[in-house]
This record gives sequence, structure tokens and C-alpha cells, in this order.
Amino acid sequence: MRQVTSTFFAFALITSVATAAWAEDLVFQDPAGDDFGPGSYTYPTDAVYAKGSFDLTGVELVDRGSTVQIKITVGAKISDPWNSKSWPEPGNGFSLQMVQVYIDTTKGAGHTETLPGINARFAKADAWDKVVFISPQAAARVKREVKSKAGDLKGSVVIPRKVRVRGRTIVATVKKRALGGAPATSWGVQVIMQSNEGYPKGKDLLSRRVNEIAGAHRFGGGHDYDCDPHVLDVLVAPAQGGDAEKAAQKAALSYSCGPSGKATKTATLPMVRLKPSP
Ligand SMILES: [Ca+2]
Ligand SMILES: [Ca+2]
Repeated sequence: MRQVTSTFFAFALITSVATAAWAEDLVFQDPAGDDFGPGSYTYPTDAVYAKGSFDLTGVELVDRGSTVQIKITVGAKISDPWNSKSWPEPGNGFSLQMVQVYIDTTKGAGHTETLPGINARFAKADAWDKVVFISPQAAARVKREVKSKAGDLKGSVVIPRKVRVRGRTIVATVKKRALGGAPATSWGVQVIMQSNEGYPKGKDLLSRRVNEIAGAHRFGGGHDYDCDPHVLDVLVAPAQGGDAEKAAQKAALSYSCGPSGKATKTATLPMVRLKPSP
């Protein structure tokens, strides 16, 4: 019996060491100056949209035991010009940004469509299993919006337990269980930089539109129909922030619109993997 017990403990020890070695923090970088979507997008004209606010520069997924911290860093101090704490459902201390973190945890499973309002997709080999929705809006409001606009995906949408701001970084805390496990280098990750829209149009999920001409609260340089990706900045491989990643982003987000305003080519987002999956 003693031998069985000690064998069991030896096994448990090996297993926990192996798990600890496997659980790695994931760190991605993105170049500055590519907050232009497919290359042509411009910020809304209202002065609150400060330069660099939608320019993703870094993403980290950090293992904190029972939770995972997701840190999103941009090229400007995170501000709260619309005083989110005073909203009817008090917000998270910032106003402008909204970020969707798509994660491919399980090879061969998952969704290829993005959340409503984004107008982009993933290839089948890059299908995602979870998306973390990081917004200044109260969790209860996000939950309602997801239920009414993306009901078929709601089991795959993770709403953080806590979202806060530190300088140029938004820090979202999610339950590790909700992601299906600890961050692993075999995961594919893609991060969409968008803008929080408290009065979304149609089926848009709290996202801001990109039009042909920028408006006070509309991005410009895109298309007035839904054939253009409503995405300001994304990650591309190798996610080390090199200049070549700007060109790779333009290629990934390229799209075309038919005469009726329907996409003849939909922007296809790559999953970024730190280590190729086996
Ligand atoms: Ca960037
Ligand atoms: Ca980028």
C-alpha cells in the first residue's frame, strides 16, 4: 500500500511539473503605425479619438492560477472622455476601445465567422473556440447584447470578470476555466482592435462602423456597405512588431466589394501561433 501511495505521489508530482512547464505566458507584439485596418482607414474626426488610441502594440496572456490576465497595450494613454463610471450601468474606466480576443484552443473545431459588426472571417484551419470580449461597457450589458445579437455563439463568448486600465494598457481578467485551460503556445490567438459604440447600428455588437468618409464618430477609408472589415488593427505572424507585419496586415485584411455592396472577397484573419501546432 505504501508503495502504491508513493508511486501515486510521484506520478502526481511529475504531472504537476509537466503542467507548470506547459503553462506559458503568451506574449505578442505589433508594430506602431498600422492602426489603418487594410491600409486606408482613418480615425473619426471628433477630437476624443486621440492618435494611437487604436494602435495595438502588445498583447499578453498571463497565467494567474485560477484566472488568466489579458493585457492589451495601445499607442496612447487609455482615456475616459465619456466618463464611463457615470453611465446608467457604470463602465470600466475607459471609453474608446473595444477589443475581441479570438482563441483557437482545439484543432479542427470551432467557428469561422466573427462576431456581428466585424465583417471578417477565419479560415477553417484557424477556426476559433473562444472569444474574449473586452469593452468598457458593464458586463451585464455585454451579456444582453451577445444574447440578442449573437445567440448562436454565446456559449463561446467569454465576458471578463474584471476590466481595468493601467496607463496605455487594458487589463482583463477571465476565469481560466472559461477559456478551457491555461494559455499554451499551441494556441492560436488573434486580437481585433475596435472601438466601443454605446449606440450600435443594426446587429453590430457594440462596435463602431467604418464608412467611406470619416464622420465625427465613424471611421473612414472603407465602404458604406458591410463588405469592408470593421477592424482597425490586428496581429500577424510572427507578432514581433517588425515593419514587415504592416504589409502582412494589409494583405490579410484585403477585401473587395461587388456593385451591390456585397463582399466579393471577405477579409480573412490569420490565427497567430507562437509555436506551430503538431
Ligand atoms: Ca499596431
Ligand atoms: Ca497590426
